Amino acid sequence: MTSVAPSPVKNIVILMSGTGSNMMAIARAAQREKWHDTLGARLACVISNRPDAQGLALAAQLSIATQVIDHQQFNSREAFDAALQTAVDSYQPVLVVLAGFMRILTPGFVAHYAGRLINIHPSLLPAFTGLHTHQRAIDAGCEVTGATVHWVTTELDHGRIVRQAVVPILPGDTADTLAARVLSQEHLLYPQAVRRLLQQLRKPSS
Ligand code: NHR
Ligand code: GAR
Repeated sequence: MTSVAPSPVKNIVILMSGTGSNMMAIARAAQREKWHDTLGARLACVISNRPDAQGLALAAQLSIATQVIDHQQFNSREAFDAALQTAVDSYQPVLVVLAGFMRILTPGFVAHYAGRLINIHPSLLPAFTGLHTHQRAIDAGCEVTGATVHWVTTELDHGRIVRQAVVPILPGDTADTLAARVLSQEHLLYPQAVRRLLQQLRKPSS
């Protein structure tokens, strides 16, 4: 009798810095939709660059492994990214997901994870790259804004778009009310985008 080795589980690693609500949306979708059984995938680890990130405790409550790589303990971006890369590589992930991760990554790190690294950005890219996107969308008089899941490249917020959600800007909106409306759509968008990418990975390459 010959036996075929089961294909190894596809690891996902999430990098975040704070609240972790997008991380939790993905973690809950993975559990609810049984990604382990349906996609052969699991959320292997959540890594934060901030020791006090609220998301760390939330991930632990779901029995997800967590790690802290505190950027303040390193003298340079290169040294921080090298430590981060060692931690991420220990899981051999098929997908590395930035979810509210607030440190710009070095070209070396981005190149190492080319084709495996995605981000969610709170605007309709290519509009409003960088920070303070909601205030800038309001100030520009936009009628709609939204969120974009995109591949990460060395140019900040410029990689190919994976998926977008459109959100209206309403009269009287402040940056905070708009951010909340966009964030609630991010929580639908990001798990969908991750699921779709995992489904594509499943297809045999030949
Ligand atoms: N790294 C690369 N190379 N490319 C991208 O597209 C990246 C990235 C790292 C993070 C998320 C991004 C966003 O969606 C992201 C995309 C942080 C900053 C920033 O200026 C900008 C964009 C994004 C994330 N960070 C400051 C820095 O000096 C620190 C700010 C803070 O700590 O609060 O790294 O918006
Ligand atoms: C989200 O709105 C995400 O798009 C944004 O920060 C929030 C994180 O929320 N990301 C950036 O602005 C990256 N610079 P979360 O921690 O609750 O997921």
